[in-house]
Amino acid sequence: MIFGATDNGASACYVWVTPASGAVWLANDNGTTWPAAMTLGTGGTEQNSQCALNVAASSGTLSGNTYTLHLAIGFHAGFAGAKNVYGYASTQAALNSGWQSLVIGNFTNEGMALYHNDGSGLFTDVAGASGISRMSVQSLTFGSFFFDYDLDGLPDILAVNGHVADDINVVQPKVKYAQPPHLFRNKGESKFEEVTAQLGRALQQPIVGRGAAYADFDNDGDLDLLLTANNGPVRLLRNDNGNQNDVLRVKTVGTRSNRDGIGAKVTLKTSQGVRLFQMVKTGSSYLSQSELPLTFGLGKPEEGKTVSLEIVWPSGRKDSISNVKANQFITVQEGKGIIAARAIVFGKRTP
Ligand SMILES: [Ca+2]
Ligand SMILES: [Ca+2]
Ligand SMILES: [Ca+2]
Repeated sequence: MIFGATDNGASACYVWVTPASGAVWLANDNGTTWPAAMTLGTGGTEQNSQCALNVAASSGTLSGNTYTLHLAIGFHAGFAGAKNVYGYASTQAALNSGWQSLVIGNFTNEGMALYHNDGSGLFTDVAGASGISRMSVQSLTFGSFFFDYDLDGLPDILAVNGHVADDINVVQPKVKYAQPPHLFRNKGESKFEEVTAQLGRALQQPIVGRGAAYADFDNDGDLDLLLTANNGPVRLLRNDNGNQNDVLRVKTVGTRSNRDGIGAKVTLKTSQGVRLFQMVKTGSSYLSQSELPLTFGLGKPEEGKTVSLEIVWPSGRKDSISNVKANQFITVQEGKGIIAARAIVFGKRTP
């Protein structure tokens, strides 16, 4: 699958990913192909209604002691933009613009990247203005994704960090092999603040972090975390206070579309006219897979709150569902609407 192209000066250079293995290949104009890199993270993004698929990938090539990583952003099967970066992980989600943005983890002494999707075919670099770049400059990030940990309706960012050299401290005394994760809370208007220190000792512990995934494993409505580390135990972090806000969780079941509804675009509308957009997706973060159900944070608790949903399935079919009560886990089947619903019971705030 060709998903992007970059210009290496002399001739066009096409980049694609083999979907099953995630291998990255390159080809030049005369059809010569060669394996280029390992994929360190990919994420699909929906750019506009004409585009079937947009993908961003971080990939790397090793030459001597130099490890060069590349980012390609492709739109449909044509060229839109490409940029060399030094990056280790990528993922995608919405910054509530209705278009999906990109966050990418980078090496130490390089801040994370954050690209805002303008919806016009262009991405704007907002890493500096958002505060993300400055707050992550000492970290070497692998796993990273957007998720709304406090269910206020604004997607937050998790970054899991750890250096690749276990003796890095000898040559760079300020840089450690094991590094604490970052949790960046979205303050709105694409500004973020680091809240890791306020969220308990478990999250602050330095690890040689690699993979990261989210799921509501205890079914109380808020998203919990699974982190993996190099030569260390897996860590399952329960989110104890996230479910103080209203929430709607949505599982999709395709019929004409694929069974899991992967690629389904779900727009939620509140009675106040707030629109939240998410897409059912696979393949975010480094070597990780989060759960498929979508979690929509709905903000302050309110008696009798209802929302409406519009689902555009990969088959092209559109389903609209109105008067959906908050604080439920619903299963939505293509062409049929809600086929199962379970109330979510709020947890008590942990002191
Ligand atoms: Ca949030
Ligand atoms: Ca939970
Ligand atoms: Ca919880």
